[in-house]
Amino acid sequence: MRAEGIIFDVDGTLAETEEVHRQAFNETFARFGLGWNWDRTLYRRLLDVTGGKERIRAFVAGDDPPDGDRALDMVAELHAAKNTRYAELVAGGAARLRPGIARLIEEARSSGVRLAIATTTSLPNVEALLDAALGPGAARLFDVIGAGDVVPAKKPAPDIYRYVLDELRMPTFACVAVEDSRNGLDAARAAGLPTLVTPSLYTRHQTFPGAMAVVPDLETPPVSLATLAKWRSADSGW
Ligand code: XBP
Ligand code: MG
Repeated sequence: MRAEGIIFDVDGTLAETEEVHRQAFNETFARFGLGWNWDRTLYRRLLDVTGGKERIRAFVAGDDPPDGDRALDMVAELHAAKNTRYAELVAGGAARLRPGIARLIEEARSSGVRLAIATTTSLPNVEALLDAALGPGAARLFDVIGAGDVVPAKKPAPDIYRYVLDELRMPTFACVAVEDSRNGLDAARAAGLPTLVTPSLYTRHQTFPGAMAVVPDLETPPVSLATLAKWRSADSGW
């Protein structure tokens, strides 16, 4: 059966954005006089916690870095500054769409399949990426964008997917999710969605039990609406 709606994650799925977030975090830490540097190894571990504010709090709680209490007092300010810098970097071309994303979006649009986004990242980050990668105002291509703090519990909780399904007014069985991470997969599955996983730079080491399919990207092999329909009907979980 053809999917009538495709719900995309953003970070790692639409584009390899996490290195841009990491750069923006580190530049912001320096600007605020924190002697912190999140290298790739550390960031891979920190990504287990979704959400930028939540990630800063988890770092302070788990790693006890210098100036932790000062950082906690200004976490909202730090996060806003990080996102401003992230948007500047993305506007400058720091993140391109992953292979096959633009093609699948185009096929869905021309076939009347509805598009939505379910992400942990903040709405301005989503808009900055869509504007830069798909053209100004590209957020309009998506019927629903569920982002950031619109739900209190972030992935792996299913809340953001439930929110998007409610807003779409579509039944779960009519939709598929596209994700890059275990947290995202668990969130989508807990909401009842068949889920395609395209692992990204920071999630390649993870396992994806219960995924409808796992492929390196949407061009390997080329993923079309027909491919999604074939995987959905072969997916024993649904
Ligand atoms: C992505 C995230 C986000 C970004 C930063 O997870 O966890 O937190 O790293 O975004 P997913 P903010 O792809 O599963 O949605 O700093 O705006 O929170
Ligand atoms: Mg992701």
